[in-house]
Amino acid sequence: LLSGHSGVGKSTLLNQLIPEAQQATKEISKFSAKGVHTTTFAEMFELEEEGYLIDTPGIKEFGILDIEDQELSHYFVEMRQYLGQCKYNNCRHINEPGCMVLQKVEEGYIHPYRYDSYVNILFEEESHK
Ligand SMILES: Nc1nc2c(ncn2[C@@H]2O[C@H](COP(=O)(O)OP(=O)(O)OP(=O)(O)O)[C@@H](O)[C@H]2O)c(=O)[nH]1
Ligand SMILES: [Mg+2]
Ligand SMILES: [Zn+2]
Repeated sequence: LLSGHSGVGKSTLLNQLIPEAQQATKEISKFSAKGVHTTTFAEMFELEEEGYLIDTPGIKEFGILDIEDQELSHYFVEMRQYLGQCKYNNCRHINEPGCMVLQKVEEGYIHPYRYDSYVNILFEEESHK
């Protein structure tokens, strides 16, 4: 089963192995430098010798996981210990007053790269809704 981000070349690889498959492939977007979601459904093809290959639609970052906004921070182990300590119990740790996560980023207990990843994933998730 071929799985991975859109545009990495899953269908191209499959076409090399099974030319009859003739799966559509498309160049990645010049604008976003990401794939454009060419394959839209999973499809299985038979290999000449033995076995099968399944081409699947590319995942868009965390697109295959269904993570609620409130859940996301729990996947960042270094944030966990501060999660109950924000002023608001539904804090998203973006710009809320009294946010303990933001405070710990400022104090250097949470790495800014990790915090950036958190923010990116949060907004990436939201753009799907
Ligand atoms: N340079 C280079 N380009 C590749 C390679 N494999 C695929 N490509 C190109 O990358 C682009 C995307 O390939 P696809 O096969 O459509 O990608 P995909 O993973 O099937 O994408 P989705 O169907 O959107 O999930 C096409 O323009 C391909 O020609 C490779 O090994 N090297
Ligand atoms: Mg494809
Ligand atoms: Zn917070």
